[in-house]
Amino acid sequence: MFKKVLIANRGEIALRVLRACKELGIGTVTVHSTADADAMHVRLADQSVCIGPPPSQDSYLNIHEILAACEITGADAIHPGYGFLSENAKFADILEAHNITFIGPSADHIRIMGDKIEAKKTAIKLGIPVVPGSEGEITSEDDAKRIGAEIGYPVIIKAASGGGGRGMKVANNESEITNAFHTARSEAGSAFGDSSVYIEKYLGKPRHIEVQVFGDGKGGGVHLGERDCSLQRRHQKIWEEATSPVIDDAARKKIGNICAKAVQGLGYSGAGTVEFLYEDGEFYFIEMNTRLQVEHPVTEMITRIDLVNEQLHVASGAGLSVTQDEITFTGHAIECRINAENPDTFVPCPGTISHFHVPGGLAVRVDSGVYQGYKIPPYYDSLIGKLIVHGRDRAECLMRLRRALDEFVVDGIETTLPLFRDLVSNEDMQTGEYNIHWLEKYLEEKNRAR
Ligand code: MV4
Repeated sequence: MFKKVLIANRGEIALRVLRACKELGIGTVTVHSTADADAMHVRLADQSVCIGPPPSQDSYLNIHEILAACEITGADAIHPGYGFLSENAKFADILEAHNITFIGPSADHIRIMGDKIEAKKTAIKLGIPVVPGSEGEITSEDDAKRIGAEIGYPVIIKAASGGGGRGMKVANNESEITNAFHTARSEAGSAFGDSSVYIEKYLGKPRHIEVQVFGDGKGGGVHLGERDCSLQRRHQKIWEEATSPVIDDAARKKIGNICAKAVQGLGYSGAGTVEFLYEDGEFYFIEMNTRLQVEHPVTEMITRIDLVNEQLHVASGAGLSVTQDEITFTGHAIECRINAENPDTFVPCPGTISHFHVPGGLAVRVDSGVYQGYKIPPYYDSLIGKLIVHGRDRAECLMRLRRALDEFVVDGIETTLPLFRDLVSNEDMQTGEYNIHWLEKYLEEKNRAR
């Protein structure tokens, strides 16, 4: 196992990784910007190194400074958390050249999945069901029209370097292709420096369901079930749950085994997430994320497996600590992302937290990097904590979540807590009948009523 791990991140995820390291007796180093000198990830680590000024480009994304911090502290591995350098293939390459272990998959796997066209081709080869569409890049309007006629309208044109909702254009019929194709290409070119696009059938009312996978890097691999992340606003997840309200044991086993086989076929190492759109009982692959995700705790709650501990095991060469047979799913878990934002407009609201009281009790978990008196800096994303609740079934989980939300106090700034207090009592949320467009419609109606 590693002697010392450097955590190249901040906030709740830096604490999450710190905790897993401490339990394994691994020394911890964090890095921080000048804006984060008072942050919890600095206080709780064995050592912390200031790596630059507030802008992420100059600190949390500054590879040279992070390498220097590794060098002076003698860390033998780096955990990137999520965001920042977590899916940067070049960073993984550089670490390898410096004999520092990147706690994540190989640079090649990161690179493949970062290119959505390559990712989809790879998924097809591995037997994962995909959205019907072009086999690769489309380079002309005629390509798009030919495939549109084949698969039927509406269609969606996506940037190969996109993902997370950027660089996508829908065409409802052939006459809309010209505009969609050229807009998608030029937006992709200016946003990503890569104008390659591909086309697929547009699904109108899907759910976003993702499968957690883990590879040992030696041809072994498992799945840890699915998460339903359909509740989103502008491609930001708000509420995630495991298991999905619409997936039964048989469907879980089927899609899970397809994903586990794929991970084995790839020789994939570490944590990954295979993302699907799910509509009318069918799964359609869209992307694979090659990192630990924000919403990983809901999977931990229903499997009782520490995913960061597994990442450390795999990266150190010790392999996975569990076999597929040992992974079972118990009860239901929901995560609410508490953001420092106005709950109606989602405008970020940095500032000082004057009062902070977190809920507790049976099956209630709060992952947060803030504390009472902490001043949230304006430079980074607005996630200040995650409330994760488990129950024996979804109904019990919702009861407990309502109670936990009532206990949660964050004063001095605006947060998304009031939104969750509304959502937990909403009928569609209680029945689980929502898709990727539900939240935007709900917010529109709520704002119209005000
Ligand atoms: C789609 C789609 C409908 N049909 N692809 C948005 C983010 C990117 N990861 C993929 N996205 C979508 N791809 C086809 N063929 C609808 C979306 C989409 C979406 C997907 C997941 C979660 C929220 C979303 C919100 C709007 C659109």
